[in-house]
Amino acid sequence: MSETATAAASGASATERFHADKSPFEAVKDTPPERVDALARAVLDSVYATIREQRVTYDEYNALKAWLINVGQDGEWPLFLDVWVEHVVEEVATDHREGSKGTIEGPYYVPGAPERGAKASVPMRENEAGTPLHWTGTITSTDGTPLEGASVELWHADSDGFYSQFAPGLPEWNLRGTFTVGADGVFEIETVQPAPYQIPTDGSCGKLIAAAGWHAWRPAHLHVKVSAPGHEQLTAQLYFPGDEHNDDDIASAVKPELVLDPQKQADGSATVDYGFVLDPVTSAKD
Ligand code: MBD
Ligand code: FE
Repeated sequence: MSETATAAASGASATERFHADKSPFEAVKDTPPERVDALARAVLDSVYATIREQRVTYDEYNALKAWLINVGQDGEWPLFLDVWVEHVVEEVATDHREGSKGTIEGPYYVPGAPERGAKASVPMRENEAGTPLHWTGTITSTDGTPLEGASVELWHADSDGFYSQFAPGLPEWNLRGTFTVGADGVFEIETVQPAPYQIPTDGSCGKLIAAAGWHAWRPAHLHVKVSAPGHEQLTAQLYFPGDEHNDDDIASAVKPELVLDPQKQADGSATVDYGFVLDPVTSAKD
C-alpha cells in the first residue's frame, strides 16, 4: 500500500465508512410517494432550468455524464455532497435552535472514538507536530444548567492536514477522542492546532475545482459532536482567527460564532475557552 494519501484511497474510506453506519434508508423508509415526488421533481426542474438558461450542449451533457460516473468510481460522493451541499441542509435542520451554532459534519467522522474522561489529552503520537492547544469549556442546557454526562467527540486533521483512518500511516484513533463531563459540565482537552486542509485535488472533485478555477482549501478546523441526554446533538467545527480561508471556505461552513479566540502562551502553546449550549429536545418543533 502506498504511503501517500490519494483521492481514491480517502474517497474509498469515506464511502465505506458511510455504508458501514446503519443504513441511511432506514430513517426515511416510511416517506410517502408524494414527498419523494415533490423532491425529485424540484431537483429535476432546477436541472431543466439550468440547461435552458445556459443552453447546455451535448458535449457538455456527455462530459457531465462521464464526470458523475467518475465521482462514484473515485468514492468521492461523500466529499462532493459534504463540501457543496451539506451546509444548506445543516442550515435548515438547525434554524430553530437557541443554543450554540453548529455547522456541517463533513466526510471524516468516525463514531466510537476512545473515551478519555473530562480532563485529558486527545490520542496523539509522541511529539505530535503543531501548536499545543489547551481547551477548556462547559456544556450547559439553554437554561444554563451544566449537563452531567454530556460528551464532546473531537476529531481533526494533523498538522499536515491528514485525518486518521482516511490517510495511510496514522494510528487508528490519532486526534480522535471522546470527553465525558461530570456534574460541573466542564471539560479540559489537550490537543494540537490542525493545519488548513486542502480537499484531494487528484480526484473528480479536484477536476471540477481546477476546471472552474476555484481553490480547494478549507480553513484549519476542529470537528466536534456534543451530546447530552434529552438534548439535541450539536455538530460543529471551530476555526482559528486570521486563517485566510475563514472567508472563502470551499465547504461554506464557517460562521462567526465558530471562530475561537486562542491566547498565545509564553511557552508557544495556546489556551482557549469555548463551551457549548445544547437545546433540550421538545416534542413540538415549530
Ligand atoms: C474536511 O475535513 C471537511 O471537514 C469537509 C467538510 C470536507 C472535506 C474535508
Ligand atoms: Fe474536516
